[in-house]
Amino acid sequence: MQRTFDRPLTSDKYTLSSDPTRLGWLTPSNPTDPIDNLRDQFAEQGYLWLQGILDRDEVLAFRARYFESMRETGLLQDGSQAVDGLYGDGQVNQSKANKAKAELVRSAAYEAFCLSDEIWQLYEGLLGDAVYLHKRKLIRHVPPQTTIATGAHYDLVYLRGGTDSVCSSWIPIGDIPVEMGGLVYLENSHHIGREMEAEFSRKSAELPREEQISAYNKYMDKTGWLTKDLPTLADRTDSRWLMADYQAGDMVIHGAYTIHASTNNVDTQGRLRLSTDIRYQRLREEIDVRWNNHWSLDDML
Ligand SMILES: O=C(O)CCC(=O)C(=O)O
Repeated sequence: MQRTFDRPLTSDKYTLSSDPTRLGWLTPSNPTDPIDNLRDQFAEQGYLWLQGILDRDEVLAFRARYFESMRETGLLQDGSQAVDGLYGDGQVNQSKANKAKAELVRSAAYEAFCLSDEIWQLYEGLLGDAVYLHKRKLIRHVPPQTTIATGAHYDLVYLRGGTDSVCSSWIPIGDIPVEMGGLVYLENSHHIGREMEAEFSRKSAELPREEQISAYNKYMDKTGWLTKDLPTLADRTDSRWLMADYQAGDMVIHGAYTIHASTNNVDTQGRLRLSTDIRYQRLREEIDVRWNNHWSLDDML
């Protein structure tokens, strides 16, 4: 893929190498492909980037709803259209923003969005069984020109109290070209994550159960992340970080061991990155009960 960047890709304070042995592109999938093919591709890659699985207009309508609900907090540029998600002057009333977000994650509109037919039916096909959507769902906005980034991790760390077949859906709510800091995936890392987790569980076997399943036990970083230093992790594992120009309507599914992170939003047009991440699993498998409540700022998960 031919694509040029004005500046190197960064995550937090780290600069990713542009060497083709360290940086590459996600492989796209067509959601209308036969489900057996998608299942094989998911098992092989540890992720599926399902382009255009959702209705773009519905995704954009939800983007408008989210930012409209944030308007009073000062998040948006005065007089701008909510759907554009243009960041204001940075004078955000954080307690109002937290309240608006806590309300939004409880809203029927958000629930319906996460339960779109296209999503749950895809999961039923992929997992070959009735599926369950975890109640705890996250929605995140990231202002432009900041170093706010998600460190490298795999999701099972936060969901150790249930099945390791749990899957995450990361859904861009609006276009998220590489410059806006979408998710990057460490190539073939579902094998690496599995080995890391085996090592963590060997070490933590002596801990009480509650601590064993905690993402923040004494063997883990205080964030549950493996590292913020993406370039060194790629060197250490001799792997590439895979990026993508995501569009509204796309959804990425990743497995519980697949290592991912985000890059910085350096959008020159001043747009906020908005995305949600939600988890599905087979209904009959063990559910991590700690995820049985709506997200809240202090849920410590
Ligand atoms: O959106 C992000 O920055 C993080 C999302 C994530 O870690 C996930 O979807 O599992």
